[in-house]
Amino acid sequence: MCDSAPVSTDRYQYPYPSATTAVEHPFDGLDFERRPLNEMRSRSQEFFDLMDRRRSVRMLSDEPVPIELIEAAVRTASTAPSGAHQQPWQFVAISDPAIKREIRLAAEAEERVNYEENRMNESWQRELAPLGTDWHKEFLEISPWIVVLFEERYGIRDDRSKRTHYYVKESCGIAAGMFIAALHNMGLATLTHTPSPMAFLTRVLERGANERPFVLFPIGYPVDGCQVPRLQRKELDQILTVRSAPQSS
Ligand code: IYR
Repeated sequence: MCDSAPVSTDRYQYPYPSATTAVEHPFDGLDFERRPLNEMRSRSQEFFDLMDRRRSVRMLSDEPVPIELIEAAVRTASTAPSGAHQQPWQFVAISDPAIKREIRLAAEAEERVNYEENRMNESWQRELAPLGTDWHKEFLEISPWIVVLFEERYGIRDDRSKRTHYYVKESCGIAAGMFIAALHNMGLATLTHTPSPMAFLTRVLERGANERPFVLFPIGYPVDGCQVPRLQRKELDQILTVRSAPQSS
């Protein structure tokens, strides 16, 4: 609710929506909760502390995960903002062992070329060394779920004509981030995995020509004794530039 917020539209010469838009398209009052500053501080800290503990996990156990949790994460991902609100994404959730095996074998075949036949050049492989990755992708078979996020390069209308989609990669990138956050928040682990090239996923998962694999997520619980590389996140001053008005003395 906006009731208690000290807001004003006075400064807007062109309030949104415009009168013409408002007669042609439905709008609703924003559902927004104004919070006291102290509460905003504590929530921001709590959310950071939660997200700062997220790690990419490459040793997932075979412990089952109920589909309802995967559904909840996909629902959350699909709240992401998207170009023209087209939601240009499709999620495919796989627990069928035969399909997981097919994906593992196809991914490993590609990754073997990347690592063993130097499709990834030396400097790329040097950058990856601290992560300790190689072409083996056992987690694709062992984890209870694989979710593949496909980008919808274009939509298909009821009359079969193509509908152009805008900012597809940006939209899917944001949805992927929110999916990862949702999984982490509910206590599941995942890995942002992009077996490269990924075209085999279109074939294996029998997807249409308007879809392209964007990213793949093995999902589950970490194995007992799971290890992750010791990584350091950049400090705020390395990633944030603030441009406030100069202070007068
Ligand atoms: N796709 C490969 C290689 C790889 C590339 C990057 I950039 C990473 O951050 C991690 C791995 C693989 O999955 O092993």
